[in-house]
Amino acid sequence: MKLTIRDIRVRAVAAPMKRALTTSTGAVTRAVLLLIDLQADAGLTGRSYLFPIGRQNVAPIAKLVEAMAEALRGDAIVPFEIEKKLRACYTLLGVHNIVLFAMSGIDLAAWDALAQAQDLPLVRLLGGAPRPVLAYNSNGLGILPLKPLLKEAVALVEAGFGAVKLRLGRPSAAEDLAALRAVQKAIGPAVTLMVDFNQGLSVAEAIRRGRMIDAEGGVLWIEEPVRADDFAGCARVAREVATPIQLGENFMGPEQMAQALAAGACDYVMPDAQRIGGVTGWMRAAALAQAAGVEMSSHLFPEASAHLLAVTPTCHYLEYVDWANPVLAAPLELRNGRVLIPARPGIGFEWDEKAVKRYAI
Ligand code: SMN
Ligand code: MG
Repeated sequence: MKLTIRDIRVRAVAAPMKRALTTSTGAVTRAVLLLIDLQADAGLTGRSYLFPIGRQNVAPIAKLVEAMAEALRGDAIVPFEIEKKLRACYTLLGVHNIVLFAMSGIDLAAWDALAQAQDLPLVRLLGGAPRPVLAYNSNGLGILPLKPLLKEAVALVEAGFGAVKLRLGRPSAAEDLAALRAVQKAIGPAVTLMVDFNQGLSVAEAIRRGRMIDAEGGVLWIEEPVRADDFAGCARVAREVATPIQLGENFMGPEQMAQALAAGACDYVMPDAQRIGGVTGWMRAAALAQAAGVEMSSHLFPEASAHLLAVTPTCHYLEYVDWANPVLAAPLELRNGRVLIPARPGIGFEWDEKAVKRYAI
């Protein structure tokens, strides 16, 4: 069946979050999402959402999606060709940051439409099969005082997860150490712990705090210790610190992930569907990770990432957040700390239109 793009519509919502997320470099207190509906033939709609991180970024990203929609109206839904066309349109401006976000959102919605047209879950269209995907609970555990932090840690594990992620990067190393020790004690040795500095440290301070974490032991990875695009600096950290270094949520396309791997900047990778180039970019990134022998996790977008990780040869952990749940008709189901890929066609989500109205911005 030849499917074409009739139109691409965007709407923004700001939904409440059960747990706000404070990182060392910024806070997320509302789930601001840009919902994308790619209207194809025969009443079929491909869906995706983007995460603009703050209301102030909604309008420019929405405008980019709309400008791209203008260029794509009437085109066939062939993600490879859509990407080629959009790259050609934006080469001189730069296929980076929000240009790439808009392209990724369109790519995800296009793949969703294709899978629906075949009546297959996305994972099947990609050559895999639905299976439970190992996840960590990433809702919360921000830069909080110890008391509420420990309460959150216990609640996140009680939700059935075997892994959680603690944000670090407090003003002093001693405060980070106190938070790390307290959380490790609260969750116990059977629960896996990751830590995330959200780019907050200098290279020298990252080496110091990294060695401190090595000495404590029991941390699966140290995420984004320094500025995300400082691959040389991060490589110095990775050489000096034994705990594996995790990078990826800020890889702008698989090309940048290739540069990070070539620089030895990290031991693990965790691309973000909105920054890596949607499904198309993810599949290229998965091949890079396999070639490098590096474990690959996901950042945000758990609904699409579950399908993608199930066809990632070096699949590691899915980052589970429930932030889109308020506007989804059927949120992801979980079992024993794993995300279940829905048997529905496509990515498997529909909007709860009443909720979309309620949270519209
Ligand atoms: C994070 C950063 C920005 C927005 C949401 C979450 C965090 C993570 O770095 O890895 O979860
Ligand atoms: Mg992170």
